[in-house]
Amino acid sequence: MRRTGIFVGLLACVGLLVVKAATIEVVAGGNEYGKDEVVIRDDCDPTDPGWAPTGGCNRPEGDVNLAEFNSLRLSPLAPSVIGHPAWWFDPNYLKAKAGKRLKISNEGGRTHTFTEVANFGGGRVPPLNLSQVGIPPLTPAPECVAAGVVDIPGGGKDVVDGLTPGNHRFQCCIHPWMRTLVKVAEDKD
Ligand SMILES: [Cu+2]
Repeated sequence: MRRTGIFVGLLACVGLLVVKAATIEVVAGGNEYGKDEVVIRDDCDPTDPGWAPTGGCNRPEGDVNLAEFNSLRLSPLAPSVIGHPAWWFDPNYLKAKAGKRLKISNEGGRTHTFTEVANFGGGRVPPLNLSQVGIPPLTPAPECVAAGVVDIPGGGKDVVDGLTPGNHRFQCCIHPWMRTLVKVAEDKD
């Protein structure tokens, strides 16, 4: 009986471990299909007048002033633009089925774009294309300096339709470190 008890106890432990591993796998996977929204994020501080000359900040709960934003734009260790990590596309990798509508929602307070580009590159604001002093700035992505780029103001929304199978690169044409890769598969359902 005692051995049986130990065995049962061991089985229970193994079972718990399996359940735990499965749970972790689901959480850590995060690349499943089904999400159809990209949230544009920033955390600008609306009480900082520094944002006013370039459109202001429409995010009541924001906490990042312009000085902090600028202090995190550059890194002496990296020869490419880093940017403030609170300015990002959520998620920055997304799997979608062809033909599905992708909803874009700007939950930040600043104006952003969600622009498809053939290759990631710089944006249309030269100072934001700089990585560090002495290194040439990013070359703007041609799509970002062409006519027709859609600005999405803080709190604004947009949609992307007609995605075809393959990899689609989207970036912000103002803050070029904000990027999402949308991997589109055939919809066989
Ligand atoms: Cu942006």
